[in-house]
Amino acid sequence: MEKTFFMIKPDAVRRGLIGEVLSRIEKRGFVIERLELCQADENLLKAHYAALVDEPFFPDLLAYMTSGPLVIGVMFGNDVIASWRLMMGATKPQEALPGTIRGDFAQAAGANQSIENVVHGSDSAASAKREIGLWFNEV
Ligand code: DAT
Ligand code: MG
Repeated sequence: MEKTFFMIKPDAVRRGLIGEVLSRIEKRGFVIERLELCQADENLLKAHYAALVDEPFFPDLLAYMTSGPLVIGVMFGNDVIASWRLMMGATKPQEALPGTIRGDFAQAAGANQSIENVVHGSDSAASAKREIGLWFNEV
């Protein structure tokens, strides 16, 4: 069955939203296979966000993602990659629909800041495989 990699980002952990996010995953019927609270380091984030390292907001993204503990996990289910992206909502919280996690729990970032948008999910099967390997040292 299809698998995806997800994160509950530091803003969400700080705000006590771990249970809320996990609850939505469980109620949707996806099965959590790996789950861990960790502190991300800079090298891992540079590998994870390799496509974004040259973006002007990357230093702010690094600061955000290392600002506290985050939850990493792997879940599986039918069409979980695309379904979880829909549950997350649009990258920019101001564009995320109500009912999505970002649309319900995040706001637009201020100027010069990374977008703080609560959750991550792999965007393709190739990304899922790469990200699971990166964060959980497995293939
Ligand atoms: P997503 O997390 O929806 O897959 P992405 O992969 O394009 O979005 O970007 C990864 C993260 O980087 C995103 O969740 C928040 C941050 N980010 C993306 N675009 C940004 C921008 N224009 N300004 C600030 N932060 C941004
Ligand atoms: Mg992405």
